[in-house]
Amino acid sequence: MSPQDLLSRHRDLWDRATRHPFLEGVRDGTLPQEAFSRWLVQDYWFVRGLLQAQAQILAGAPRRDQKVLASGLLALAEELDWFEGSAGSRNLSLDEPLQPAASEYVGFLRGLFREPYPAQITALWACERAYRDAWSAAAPGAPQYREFVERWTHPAFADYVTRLEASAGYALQEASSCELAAAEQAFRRVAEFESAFWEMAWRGGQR
Ligand code: HMH
Repeated sequence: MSPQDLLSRHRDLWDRATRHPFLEGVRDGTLPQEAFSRWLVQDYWFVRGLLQAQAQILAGAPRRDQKVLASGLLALAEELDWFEGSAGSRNLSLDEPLQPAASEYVGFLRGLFREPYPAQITALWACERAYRDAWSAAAPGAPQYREFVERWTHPAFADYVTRLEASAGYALQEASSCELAAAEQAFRRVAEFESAFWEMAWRGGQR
């Protein structure tokens, strides 16, 4: 089982994770400002959680994956600077409570260190690949949202996703059947969390 196999086996789930009216609204400019602001604040806290989870995963990662994971940590810390700047220029307070869709996703990521490594690296890859696919579908994006589309459609980000995919591919090749099952489950959960995140940003946090 390769990362590509996961994408083709779970095509419908992946479409729901990466296609959403939120993204169509980013593309054509009809997205309500309020939904975008909600996404921005929640995604800031999501990235803070992802950075912590990835740091824990790096601590136990095989030697061959140290550089890709460490470079990702630096990029995430820089992304947080950028989120802080974007929120500031939009007069948005980042001091908002986490919505369940975001806190449950972060809780899942922070629990990954207890999973076998193939599941950890598959989840990290799926998480970034989801953003690459989702924002690519919104390209080039309405002018007010273009900077965001560019971030996740940039070749440097695509390259990072490709490197994570190669790492996940190695780990899956070496995995036992039990580890493969854990990796597939982690992939599915990431896809489900991604679609719930768009839904939360689009409709509001209440469930
Ligand atoms: C919800 N998924 C979500 N936010 C992100 N910033 C990424 C993935 C990519 O880092």
